[in-house]
Amino acid sequence: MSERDERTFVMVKPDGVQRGLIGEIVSRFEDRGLQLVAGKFMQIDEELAHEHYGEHEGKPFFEGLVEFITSGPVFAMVWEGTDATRQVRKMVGETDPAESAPGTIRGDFGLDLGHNVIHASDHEDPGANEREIDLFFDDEELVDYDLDASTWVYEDVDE
Ligand code: D4T
Repeated sequence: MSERDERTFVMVKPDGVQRGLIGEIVSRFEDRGLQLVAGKFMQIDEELAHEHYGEHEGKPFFEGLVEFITSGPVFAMVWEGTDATRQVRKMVGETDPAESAPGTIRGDFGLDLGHNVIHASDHEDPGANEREIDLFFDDEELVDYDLDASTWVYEDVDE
């Protein structure tokens, strides 16, 4: 990983999986020039759901959120690139798809706050990306490699 790079956690939620959007979503990040570091198709259990959404515990939508995120498989990923966390959040859109601009993932594929298709680490919460990567992936699941396309995505590549 080069000095300038950052890793961020992204997850296609059960609604995105059931609607067949995994490929479309992965393509968007590939097309942007980001590098896939890890990917895992998995079922989230209650314990992991509570850990992942711990900050929302006690809020009125918390139980529904846990029920939804455990209702079917998700596709968890780690993506790497310059300013990756902030750039991915811009591509994801607002929390509420109804407020998300067309061209963003939620703005193109969602209409309902409770089914917002995708999760991505919050760039305004320092350390959220590393915390979430640690929660979902073991170190050996993160693959280190050089992506040839990076020499064309970036003006200067310092591997
Ligand atoms: P996630 O974490 O799922 O990527 O979404 P955001 O980072 O964009 O937004 P969040 O943590 O504030 O919300 C987590 C999750 O809860 C759902 N939600 C949220 C809901 O069902 N009702 C609500 O009122 C809020 C605020 C949607 C996303």
